Amino acid sequence: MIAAGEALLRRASALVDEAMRARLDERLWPGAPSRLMDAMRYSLFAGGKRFRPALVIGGCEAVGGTAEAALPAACAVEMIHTYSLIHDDLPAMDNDDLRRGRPTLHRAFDEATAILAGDTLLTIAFDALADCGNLDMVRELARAAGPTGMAGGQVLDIEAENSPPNLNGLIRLHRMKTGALIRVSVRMGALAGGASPETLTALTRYGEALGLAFQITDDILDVTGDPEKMGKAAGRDAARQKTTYPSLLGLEESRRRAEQSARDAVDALAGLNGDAADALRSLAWYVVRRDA
Ligand code: GRG
Repeated sequence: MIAAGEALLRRASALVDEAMRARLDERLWPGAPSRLMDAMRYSLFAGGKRFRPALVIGGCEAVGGTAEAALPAACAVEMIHTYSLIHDDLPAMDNDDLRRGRPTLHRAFDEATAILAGDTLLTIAFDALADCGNLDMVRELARAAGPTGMAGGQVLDIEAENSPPNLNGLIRLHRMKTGALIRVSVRMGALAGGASPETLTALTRYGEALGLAFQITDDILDVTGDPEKMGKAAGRDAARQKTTYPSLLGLEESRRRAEQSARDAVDALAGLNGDAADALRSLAWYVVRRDA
């Protein structure tokens, strides 16, 4: 059931890796300090799953567009995702030593370089997105990464350490912190592929349900996952006494909700036919069945 989703992830990885390597070629950035470029490459090419680029490319193909048309947006969203992980790992935030199976960027380089590499990835993400020539996509990505999206959600997450949220608060926090970037990935793909308003709405519902499935599964993996496979420590949420889906609902109910969200994502695509839509449906099951 998840084979087509995994195939999409592999194809998106190959495409986006090649495109991001080209975008970080130092000949394009004359005078840029090599240490900064090396730091960005260290985190970008550390073995991420390329889940968000797969959604951009899959979303575009599902509405009849090409992977090529989606590629600048796929690079942009992966750069923003990587910046968020670099900053999230910093001593001022989660203070983590391990990410994607390797020392975090501030451990491998230093804290100032990690902050600046994150800032620069955020900046050049919009340089990449400019190649789509679509201002709606620029605005959507800025909003998904900004105060009403990922950055705002991160603030709510930090505040939650002192005043633990109830379930509705947790859902709101995650909708912003991780859901917004997943949702906008699918939407940007659809926009790059010239989706009709109805199809855009269907894909948006898919992205929203998928974001929830992804986050619940992430919380479950923090309890049950194998650190070797995940490339990061497990049990970090419990050690920090963070409110999570398992801490509020228990593991069984969390698993049930993750599966239900994957089903909601699949159902949202009922009007879409073809291999590309099948790959998106398969990706929804991959999200809840993954072990890393
Ligand atoms: C610093 C502005 C700012 C935001 C940080 C998204 C985020 C906000 C922090 C990440 C912390 C975290 C582990 C969130 C859980 C969900 C998540 C984003 C997991 C990592 O994404 P994957 O599994 O990672 O797609 P890979 O390594 O495969 O790319």
